[in-house]
Amino acid sequence: MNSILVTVLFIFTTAATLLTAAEPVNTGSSSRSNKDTSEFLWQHDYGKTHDQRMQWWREARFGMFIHWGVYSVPAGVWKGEQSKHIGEWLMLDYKIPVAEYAALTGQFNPVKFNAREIVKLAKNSGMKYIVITSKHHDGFAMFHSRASSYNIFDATPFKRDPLRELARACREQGIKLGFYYSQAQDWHHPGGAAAKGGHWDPAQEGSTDDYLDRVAVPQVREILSNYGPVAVLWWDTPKDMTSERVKKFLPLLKLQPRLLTNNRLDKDKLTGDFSTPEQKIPATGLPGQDWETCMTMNRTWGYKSFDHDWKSSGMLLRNLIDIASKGGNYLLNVGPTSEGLIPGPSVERLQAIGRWMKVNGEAIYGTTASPFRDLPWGRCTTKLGKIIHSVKSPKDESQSGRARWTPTVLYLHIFDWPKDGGLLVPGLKSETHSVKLLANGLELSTSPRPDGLMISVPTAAPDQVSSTVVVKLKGALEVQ
Ligand code: JFZ
Repeated sequence: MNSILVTVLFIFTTAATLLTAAEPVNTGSSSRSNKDTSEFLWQHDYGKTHDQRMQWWREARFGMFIHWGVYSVPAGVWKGEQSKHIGEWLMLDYKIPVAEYAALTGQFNPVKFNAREIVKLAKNSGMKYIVITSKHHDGFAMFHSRASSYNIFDATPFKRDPLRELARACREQGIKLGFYYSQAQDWHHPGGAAAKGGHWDPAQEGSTDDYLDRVAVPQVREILSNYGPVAVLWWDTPKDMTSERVKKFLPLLKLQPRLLTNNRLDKDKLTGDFSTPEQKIPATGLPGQDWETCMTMNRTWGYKSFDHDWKSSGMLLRNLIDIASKGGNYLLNVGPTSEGLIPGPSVERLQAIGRWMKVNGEAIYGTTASPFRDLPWGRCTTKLGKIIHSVKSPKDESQSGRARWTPTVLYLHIFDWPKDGGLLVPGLKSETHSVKLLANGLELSTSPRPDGLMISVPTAAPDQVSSTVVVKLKGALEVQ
């Protein structure tokens, strides 16, 4: 009986993984869509390569979001009033006339911007990719755009292209680079969309499709052509992004064959490789989807001089573990100042996470979701066993090329260390090959119980935020 159960469970878990990998974001049945919808077109042009393109991203798990722009100059304050909303929405929130807001560019000269330092900070925190705002809703381009002179190179005293400097630093340090682009909302260029009540300045009036054809499409072509390999295109707020308008952008994605895009290009969020929960972690993940939670470290994406409501590094680290244990990615935000510096509290938190990742990174990178519904003491990430077809090694003739399975490994992330030294893994029935503390390799003794596997742990937790126990299984994963 047991062996059948073992095999069934193993096949089930493997099948589940393969299934989840296969299904692109938009699980809408394509039967509903006719050949002319953006969903059908996206599937047709990019669905087939989805899995292969997503490989690095699924293994990466952790990235840096950078919201940076001219809004870092007022830093959330307008005419002495402190905005209660996210800083990058200041122009809309205070209905600042186009010309008045554009005048801020004269004060934007981030001479302390150092792309190499920012990339090093991300890399040392354990992040594998960076996504920076190339243009946000205020219409200001953070790159040298020929399609609009409303950009950091032409319109400010800075006269440099931060995207070019970041692209070089990322290549040098092996970090993948992605660009956020606000394709629909643009509060500067005539015809650009504006949420929440729409335009407030006649200078904003114009044809949306003219704006798309003259500004958005050319700029997306620029960021996908002029900065080397681009790993991710992060669209946002797809206001009025009909299929017709989506089709203006889809062909551009071919400029970067390995490009990943999120699900915010079309108004129905039915295109793209991954979905984007914002400021929240789905309670049970999003099974069958690739998903990435984006989150602020305080209460704003763009820099606000007076927002000191920082989440603790412990909370941010447990979020990363929680998200990985549910099969998702974490895109954690920084909002540089108008000088180009990452705020101190953000640096401290990324360094703290980096110290943990240096010891425990293997329990995050390349892992998949937990097989346990609920663990009272923490979370679990998994590396499912896989077949490795061993070639006949010269020294041991006996091998004869038989396939071998790598052991399934469970990484137990213990937030609440058991004071009595007993850690119960509820329902785990598999035999174990070894059980160790990841931090120092200490072997831990175990005793199978009717309600699961009891692991004896030292009284002191190796880490105050999360301690990792590595459970290598003998056979297949069996959880009752
Ligand atoms: C958008 C932007 O408006 C914001 O400035 C920031 O860039 C953020 C990452 O994305 O904000 C959103 C977008 C979508 C939702 C909420 C906030 N949503 O779908 O709930």
